[in-house]
Amino acid sequence: MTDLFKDVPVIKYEGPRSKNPFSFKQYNPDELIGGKTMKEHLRFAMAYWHTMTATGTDPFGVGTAIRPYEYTTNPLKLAEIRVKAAFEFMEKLGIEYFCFHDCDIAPQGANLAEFRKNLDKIVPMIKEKMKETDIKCLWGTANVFGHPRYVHGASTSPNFDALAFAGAQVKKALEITKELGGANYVFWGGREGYETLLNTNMGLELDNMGRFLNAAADYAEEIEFRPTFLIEPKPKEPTKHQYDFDAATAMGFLRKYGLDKRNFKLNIEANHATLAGHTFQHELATSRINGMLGSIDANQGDPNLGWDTDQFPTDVYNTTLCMYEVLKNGGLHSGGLNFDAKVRRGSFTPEDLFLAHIAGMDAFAKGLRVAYRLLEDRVLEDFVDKRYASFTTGIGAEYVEGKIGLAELEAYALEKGEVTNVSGRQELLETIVNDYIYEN
Ligand code: XUL
Ligand code: CO
Repeated sequence: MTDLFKDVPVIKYEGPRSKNPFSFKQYNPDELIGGKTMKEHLRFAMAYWHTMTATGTDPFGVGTAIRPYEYTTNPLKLAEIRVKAAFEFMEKLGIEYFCFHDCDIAPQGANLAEFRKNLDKIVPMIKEKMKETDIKCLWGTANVFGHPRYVHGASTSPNFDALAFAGAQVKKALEITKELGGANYVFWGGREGYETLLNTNMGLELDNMGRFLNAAADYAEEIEFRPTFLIEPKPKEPTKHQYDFDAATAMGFLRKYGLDKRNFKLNIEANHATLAGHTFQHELATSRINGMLGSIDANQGDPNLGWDTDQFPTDVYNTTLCMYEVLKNGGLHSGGLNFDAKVRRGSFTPEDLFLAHIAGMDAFAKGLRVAYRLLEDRVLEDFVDKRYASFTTGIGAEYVEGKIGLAELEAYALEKGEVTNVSGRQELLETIVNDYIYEN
């Protein structure tokens, strides 16, 4: 292992009483929970863009991040150093997966041809490190939103040339992700949306996006790359109306263009859910009940700020309800928990990168423990089953079987007289969830 983060040791589990900030208090990777180790349940991934390339800029100021190992301004050399730093970082934390955009790992150069050459230099280095460390690629993607050519979108641009460049980038990113053994390939609809209908042909844009994603699936088949494709819904930012608004909207789109039959699922991000006016759990549950929960971008927003703050997930209530959905989904399968999260601008030292990941990993480990016990004891499950018991016998059961129409409902209601409801007990259930959090 290199020693670029020389002040940080390998992070170990020391248990809840440890006062050592460079230790896990909850995340005990090899501990068995329901026959699976914690690391198998959680499948943590490092986001290359936030952790390796972000500098801490914001609209009001320049970068603040101090990364003493970045001693050169030569972009290709910098990319090489970042590969070493990334793998040392993941090894020290015991993170077994990473996610990347094409432009996170290699400089874009002056044009697309240079970008490819740079990628071809860096990808073998990453591959070598993967072999050395057994760290795997959770997913790859192409950044087709940052460059000025994508100002009006990529696959939904009104300018065919921009669409063609996006196609070239996605083709190469699919090849690289295959080369690195990526289990999934992500499409976050960067600038796929619009600002005003005064200048937008929404029908054509959506059809073009459907054609584009089908072309990507065609090409993956051609090169015998069979990842799970993941659409990452987000309602706004950067455009006012993002086409993949939320899970329900994205699923409607996938079905319309036949992509649901081509192994497309959803990558649910916590902060995107809250921007859409939903809870994180709502988006996870919506995906799960439709068989579409593929992977998770693990972060959190700030309820006082209405934008995508991408904070590290530390809210145990939300990590618990997230892991509750994941367990009910039978796990994440080829997906994982990717920390699409950045340290605050004021947390600018290399140590902060570790402390932030420790915070997120511990919060999810705790969430897993609590969710597992909630499910094992069937506290919520039994309550919910009882609440819907009227659909398991008699006319209710016949209704579920599709045997009852309005005439039968009318005859039943006329005979019944009036409806007797029972309490939903929301406050009691919230107390029970809290009790499980306190107890663990
Ligand atoms: C942006 C976002 C992206 C995607 C990958 O809000 O979440 O980083 O996860 O393009
Ligand atoms: Co994301």
